[in-house]
Amino acid sequence: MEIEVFEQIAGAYAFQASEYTVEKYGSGLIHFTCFLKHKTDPGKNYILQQLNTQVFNQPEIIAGNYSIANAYLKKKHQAYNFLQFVNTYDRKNYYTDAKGRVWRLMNYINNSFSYDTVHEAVVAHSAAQEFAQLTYLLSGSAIHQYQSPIVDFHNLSKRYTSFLKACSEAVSERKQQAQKLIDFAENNRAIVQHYKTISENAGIPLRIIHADTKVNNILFDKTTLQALCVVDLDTLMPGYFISDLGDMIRTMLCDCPEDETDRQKINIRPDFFEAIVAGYIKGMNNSLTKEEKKNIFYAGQFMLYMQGLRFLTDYLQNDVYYPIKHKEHNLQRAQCQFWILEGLMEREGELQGIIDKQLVLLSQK
Ligand code: GN1
Ligand code: MG
Repeated sequence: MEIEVFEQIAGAYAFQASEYTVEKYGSGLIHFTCFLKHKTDPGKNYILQQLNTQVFNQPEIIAGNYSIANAYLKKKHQAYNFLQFVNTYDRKNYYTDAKGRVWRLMNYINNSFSYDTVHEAVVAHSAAQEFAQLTYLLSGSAIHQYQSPIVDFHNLSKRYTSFLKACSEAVSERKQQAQKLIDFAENNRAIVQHYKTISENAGIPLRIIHADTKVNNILFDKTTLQALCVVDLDTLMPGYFISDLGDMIRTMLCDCPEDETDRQKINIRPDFFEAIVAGYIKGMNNSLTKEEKKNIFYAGQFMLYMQGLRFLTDYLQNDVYYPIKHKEHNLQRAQCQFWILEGLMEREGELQGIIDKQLVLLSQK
């Protein structure tokens, strides 16, 4: 980051730029995030993030949702550790610099870390419980006051329409490269049809969801290994439980990265599936409806399919959304999501058995 920009930001937040070193932080795809390390006092460390305003073009919606949730939690659940933004000197929760770029500052939680891949089922349980708890605690908050910062973000019907459009407009070389995955997406469009029934099902309520429940969006304590808090609340919005539960299944069912290229390394882990489902049910404190319970397995299918479709669509559109490391990157990411999806569906009987077992345990409580 240019020093003049950093000095402007420091001025807005009333700290001394010269007291900090700046390092790039984390593995998020959309925003630019850095760690501001104070040269002498770890209590003054910060996380600074530049909001991607191509993707989030109304930062005031994020700020508004955040304030509603924060006010509600402060009133009803004082003990809940809700991530705080630092206010600018003139009391705004983000700063717009001279070039119109938007920045947010958060206190760095010392002794914390996040996982990109999970190697112990107990961690998956704890992450799932933590994300579910956010939705559960916000269930009394006035949902109609929240707005979607990205319209139709998890609307699979719309995503499928965009995918078909991208197919018809793609350059022939890319379309050829992607043909196998395009066929896979089309052959599995029952997943899109089922989404339609979910969105029309009165038994599946809109809830306040996090909508980006990758495991690296939870901070853990380095010493106790306990989950500390949920981060990356930009997509907090009304949505269905399948988004949050599904993204956890997507990112924790296997121990491979999101862009794994070796199919042999895609191992479905039923014990992790069980931990995610059990943690989610526990965090929701017995509030899932009968219809939601019937769609627990579908949640994983939904998110794996949608994420694969999003990467594939971006490949067909010449990589306009996700940053890539090489030309085939989005294709590889899409392939990886579809491999995991296939693995999940091959084991549906066994995994549904795990869900049923957890639901029986819940009914005995
Ligand atoms: C993006 O920025 P990041 O990495 O937290 C994306 C998510 C995807 C994810 C895939 C606003 O999240 O929806 O699931 O990449 N966020 C947005 O890794 O598109
Ligand atoms: Mg994110």
